Amino acid sequence: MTIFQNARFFTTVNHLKDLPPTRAEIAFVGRSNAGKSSAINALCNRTRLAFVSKTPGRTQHINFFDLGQERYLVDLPGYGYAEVPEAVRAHWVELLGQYLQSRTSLIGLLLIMDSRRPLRDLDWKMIEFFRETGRPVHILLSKADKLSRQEQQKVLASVKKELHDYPQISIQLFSGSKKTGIAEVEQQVQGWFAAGAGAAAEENGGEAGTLPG
Ligand SMILES: Nc1nc2c(ncn2[C@@H]2O[C@H](COP(=O)(O)OP(=O)(O)OP(=O)(O)O)[C@@H](O)[C@H]2O)c(=O)[nH]1
Ligand SMILES: [Mg+2]
Repeated sequence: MTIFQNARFFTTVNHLKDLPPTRAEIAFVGRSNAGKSSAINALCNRTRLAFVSKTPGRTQHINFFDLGQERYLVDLPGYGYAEVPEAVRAHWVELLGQYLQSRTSLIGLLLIMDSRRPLRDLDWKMIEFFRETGRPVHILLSKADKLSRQEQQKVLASVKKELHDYPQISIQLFSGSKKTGIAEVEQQVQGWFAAGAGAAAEENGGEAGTLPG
């Protein structure tokens, strides 16, 4: 029995004032279409818990999934999707930025990047932005099924090398479609929940940066 086994949809939030009471939660972020919602479904062993779409921009609000034991998974809107009206994009960026910076119950971030195009400008912005919170980030190099085994190892090594100076970041390969890398994510997330990682992170004293959008 895994910690994701009994996940249920809990609530959708479009304004910070509607966020549920703080418990312990981990959030999925990344470029639009990177595979965040697919990763949630794969981890929870469900097909339509989180909405997946070929069209970028499918997840537009903050969606909470209840794992039981006062723990939540949070599916966040993707960044980097050019086709949204400016006013909508600005709203997402605001919502996302405030959530990431102020949510005390957020104990760790799962950053999803398409393994064929990792570490793009907005991913770096996210990494730098979130770094100020002092909380850990675990990167999933998603859609690994699209790469050969050799390419997978190459991209993993190169991303590790690029993030060498970020000790709070760990990295793995993942495929929601082939369900590979699930045990590794579980182990990571379980560790965060068990340790209450980041909960002890000191109040964010840094200057707020600008978020990707
Ligand atoms: N081959 C392959 N395709 C995947 C995988 N994960 C996601 N996809 C596809 O990528 C597309 C986007 O997946 P989503 O999970 O909706 O992506 P998202 O990051 O939630 O996107 P937004 O909600 O727009 O931010 C869909 O067509 C998925 O079927 C994977 O592991 N392998
Ligand atoms: Mg989504």
